Amino acid sequence: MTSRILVLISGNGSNLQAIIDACKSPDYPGEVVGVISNVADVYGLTRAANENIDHSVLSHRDFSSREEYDNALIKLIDSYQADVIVLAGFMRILTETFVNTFAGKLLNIHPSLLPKYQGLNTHQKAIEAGDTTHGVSVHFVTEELDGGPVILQAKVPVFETDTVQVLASRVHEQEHRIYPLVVKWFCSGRLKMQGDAVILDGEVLPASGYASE
Ligand code: NHR
Ligand code: GAR
Repeated sequence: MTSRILVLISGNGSNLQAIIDACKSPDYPGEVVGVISNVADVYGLTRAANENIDHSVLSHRDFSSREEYDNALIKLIDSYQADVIVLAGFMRILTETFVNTFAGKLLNIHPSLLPKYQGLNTHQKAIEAGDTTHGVSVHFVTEELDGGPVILQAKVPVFETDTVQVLASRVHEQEHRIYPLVVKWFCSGRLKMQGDAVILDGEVLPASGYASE
């Protein structure tokens, strides 16, 4: 059985593309059945169109509260009958109602080695702190912003000459490797959230996810 993947984006969609490309492999256990953006005219929607994937815009600007927006988003997502909802550069904080509706089926990729640097501008924060290692985390989404249990991280070096752009592109390369892998684990039924723990192949993972050092 092929799992139905729904992807939420707000922008460029390079992680969306990495997942779409991974799904082209005949043994991949999922397919992207829809893409929803909260921002119109972003390149990620063009990527979906180019791949003949159903896509739509649901703008938060058309709603007067987060609750109303999230209720509309829940309805729209329900119409896809998705097995997993993948946040790929989705920039809206989700309400408790939304998170509870899809508990255990919501994945996010966050550009830092969580629990370091929750929130925005993570590359800037790593450079300013003088970190020599930075990276990216894939985690289950819970109500606590960027606080859900970590599934997998990838690390990159930070060099003294790095700008935010250079560091971000180094992190992106790793994002495009680890996100399709984690989605594959989920789609094949190997990965679960149980309470605040991550279970992979029946084993509880440590707090920094799989293959932590
Ligand atoms: N929602 C919940 N409940 N829990 C999480 O862990 C979430 C989430 C929604 C999005 C992604 C996250 C990230 O990886 C994410 C994780 C947006 C903001 C933010 O401040 C923070 C974290 C993340 C995404 N958003 C502003 C807001 O008011 C808008 C910013 C903008 O539009 O540029 O929603 O970093
Ligand atoms: C990625 O670097 C992702 O980690 C980050 O946004 C970028 C989206 O790139 N996510 C967040 O900052 C979530 N708040 P993409 O649109 O090319 O996949």
